[in-house]
Amino acid sequence: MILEELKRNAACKAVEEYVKSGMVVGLGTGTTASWVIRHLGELLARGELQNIRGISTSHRSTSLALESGIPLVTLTEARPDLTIDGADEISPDLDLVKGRGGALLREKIVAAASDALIVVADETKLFEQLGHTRLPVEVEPFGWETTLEALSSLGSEPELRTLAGEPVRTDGNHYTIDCAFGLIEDPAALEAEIKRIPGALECGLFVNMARAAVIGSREGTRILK
Ligand code: ABF
Repeated sequence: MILEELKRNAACKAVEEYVKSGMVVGLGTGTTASWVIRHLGELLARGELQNIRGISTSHRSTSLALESGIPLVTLTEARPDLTIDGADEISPDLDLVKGRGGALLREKIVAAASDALIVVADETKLFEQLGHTRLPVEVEPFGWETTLEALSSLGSEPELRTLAGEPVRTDGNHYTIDCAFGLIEDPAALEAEIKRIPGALECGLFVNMARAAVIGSREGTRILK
């Protein structure tokens, strides 16, 4: 089974298990979250779900939601009953590393405003301990060099995210610094330390936020709580 099928299975299962007619749904970003958006659109078109409104976490997800026929609202108008989003790493406690997709600040704002966050992923995202991939930190472009130095002094090897030699901008016009910390012993403590750095707007550690993870695996799709 190819990875994309596992992601799709997880996304479809999460929608069918958790989304009910009338809900406001936070729409994540990334390839797995894209399957969530497509499947929501399909169920709406078939009349199996009604009166769903989405709150998007990125321009990419906004375009896909509109193409899929999902009406969108903003956080000014409503709060999500739940958010379904992908992740880069998931620990046994359901702590997460997110942000490789470049939308972590908006993802965290929408997830924090939701009654529940449901994670969708294929089985390659499960780890005994977080820290296998670089931890993304969304930063203010002004003075980013000093923010990078501060991240380095926390014990990481930080790297500004670039494309063709230029800093990559998030939808909010910020930069991202990807930090190699190695394995993370205490995600909550590290998150707090990073957030004390002026210029660090948000980090990709989502601690104690996910209510469940729907995991697509070769043996079938399962729900971790
Ligand atoms: C978003 O997309 C991010 O927080 C995470 O970095 C990424 C996961 O993407 P994919 O589902 O494409 O692996 O959810």
